[in-house]
Amino acid sequence: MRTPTGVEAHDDQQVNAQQGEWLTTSGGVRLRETDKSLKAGERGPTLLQDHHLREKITHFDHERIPERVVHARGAGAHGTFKAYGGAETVTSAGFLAEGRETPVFVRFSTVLGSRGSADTARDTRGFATKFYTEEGNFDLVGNNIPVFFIQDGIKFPDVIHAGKPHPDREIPQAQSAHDTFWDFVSLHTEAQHHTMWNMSDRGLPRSYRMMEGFGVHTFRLVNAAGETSLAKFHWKPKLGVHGLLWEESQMLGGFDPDFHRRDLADAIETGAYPEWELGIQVFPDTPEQTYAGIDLLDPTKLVPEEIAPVQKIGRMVLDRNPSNYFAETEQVAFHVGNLVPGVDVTDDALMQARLFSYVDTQLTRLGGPNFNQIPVNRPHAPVNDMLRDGFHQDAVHRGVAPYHPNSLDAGCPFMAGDPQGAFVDNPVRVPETVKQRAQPASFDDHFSQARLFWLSMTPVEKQHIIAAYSFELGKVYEPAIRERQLQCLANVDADLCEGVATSLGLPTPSPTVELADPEPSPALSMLGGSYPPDGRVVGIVAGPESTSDQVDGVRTALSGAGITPLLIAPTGAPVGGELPVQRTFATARSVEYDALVVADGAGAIDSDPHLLLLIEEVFRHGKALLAWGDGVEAVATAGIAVPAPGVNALESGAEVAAELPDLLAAHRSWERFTLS
Ligand code: HDE
Repeated sequence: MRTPTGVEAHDDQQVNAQQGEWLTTSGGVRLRETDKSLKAGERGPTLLQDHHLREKITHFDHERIPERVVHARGAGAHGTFKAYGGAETVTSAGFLAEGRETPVFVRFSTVLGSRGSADTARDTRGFATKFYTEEGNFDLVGNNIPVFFIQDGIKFPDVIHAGKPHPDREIPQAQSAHDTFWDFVSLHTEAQHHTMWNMSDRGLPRSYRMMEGFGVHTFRLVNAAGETSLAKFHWKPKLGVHGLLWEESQMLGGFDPDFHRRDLADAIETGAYPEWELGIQVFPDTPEQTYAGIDLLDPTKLVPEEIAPVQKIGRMVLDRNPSNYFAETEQVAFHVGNLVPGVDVTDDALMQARLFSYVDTQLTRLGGPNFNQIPVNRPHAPVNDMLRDGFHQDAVHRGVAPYHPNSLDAGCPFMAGDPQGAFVDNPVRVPETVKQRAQPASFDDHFSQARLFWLSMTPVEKQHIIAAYSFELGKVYEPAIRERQLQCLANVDADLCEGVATSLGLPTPSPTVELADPEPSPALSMLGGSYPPDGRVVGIVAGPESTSDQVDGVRTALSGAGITPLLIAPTGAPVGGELPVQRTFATARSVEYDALVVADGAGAIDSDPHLLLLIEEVFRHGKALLAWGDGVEAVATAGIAVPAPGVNALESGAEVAAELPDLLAAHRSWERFTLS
């Protein structure tokens, strides 16, 4: 049997296995029948005494737990982190010591949508990593965007209430293109920087594997000598940072709402293991906690990599899919306060509020205080807490002295000191001050970094941002909100504002603040660079006349290059009578592929509208398109001149594997996008 990616399914038969041979009750009693309830006679009524019926239904009735209030929709994977070394100068964290390997579990997510919503909605993505270190769990609970909507956690319910569906009709699901979101962010202008990232292609990742990750907040690192530094964490994907086109994202919402979840699982299944390097930007821990004039406690600001390079300190590889979604991905519980010695928090007011929130939310979501005993959350370091009882207590604690100090358990467990690797609460100086609900004046600058981001974009990225604002504000029905948001855009950049205003048919306002003149940061752009094709998905179209050995040769060569080939044919009938088909014309659309290969033999079916649509969409979406034999005629029938940027006619299928990686390296043929 083969899986949808064409790989041999379940070598390990345990994957499909339940617990054992005989069906039992939860009490272990073997059952004779599970399809018919116990009734008085054949026609009933059903008897209350049917314990199996009641147990089965009762358990089913309680199968659901509350979904996460944010980040409800997600996908996870297991892997390993290996430290390069080099971080020892700034942190004593054991898992960052050279060569140390640490198991990890990562959960990626969207923010706004409910658990069943589409993966490809325009949104921020969560990127949460649990490191099961020898010194206890360290959770890096970050996003794919380095800044946040708010500077103080007290505003979190506001921004989320504004982004969630309207409370009266509960629409729209999983999107920001509606009145309440833009009402809030246009009034609460510190959200403008984050919002611009969401309107860029960062809001539409091609894959979780192709996203950067950011810890967002500034952390405090402590080395073995007790010296402190401030630092920001970054994840850099091996495959580069790439986005979907807006049209693709919309199509996928219907065609394959599980697109990102499937992509992650398929990549791991086919051995194209997703990889990231962990990096840190390090800053001196000065009393001002600023760097190059940027307040490091303001989470709406980033520090450009050009002025504070990201130093690579390790590599993470995800190589194992969860075997049970609920047990692992749904029940994993991250917490910003899960820190290990050598890594500490700062006074960032957003971070401080998070320290409270994550335990609190699990109490409801996971039904009590013992969620760290769930296998996916269990530390790999020994646990000797004195926490006892409570809902879902799995441990059978021994002894009579769960208190400190005690003499009945010989004083155990003892307090650890430095030699035993105890966590240190850093004696950070707290300036003499007064209690107040206030923040520094620099936090009032809401536009200069939004402008920095805009000015760092390439022309095609700018075009996408203008199109995104035009769509989102076009969906806003209250004129005053549109106008207010346009005013915010005027405070970022005149071209941006004019582009969106023209699309909305509104006048372009003048700025109400003085525009900053930041140095662009090329690192913020997603374009440029050249990346390996690992786990890229390539469709191979074959017709009834295509010869199976040629097509199979292409497939084998692509698999050998780490690419996932999917064979597409008019129907599910095996190609050449022997090659299994993964997609039929009824189920194949461009959005699923990074490139398309049209085989010799496809020319015979070039009157099929499905095929022509497929080729035309692949071209429109800027994807590589190769053909050989009469496959070239099919491409021409779809109205595409061969050759064109990223479109080539080949002598034979044998050339495909050599040609494709270069065409995939830049993600799309950007030359095909005309800038108006
Ligand atoms: Fe979260 N956030 N958050 N958040 N967050 C949650 O915790 C919260 C914030 C992030 O895959 C919740 O277990 C508050 C910033 C991720 O399980 C909840 C504030 C960043 C995930 C919560 C923030 C994040 C969450 C919901 C403002 C990026 C998914 C379920 C003070 C750095 C983790 C849960 C997963 C999840 C609260 C702000 C990232 C309710 C109050 C900033 C990736 O506790």
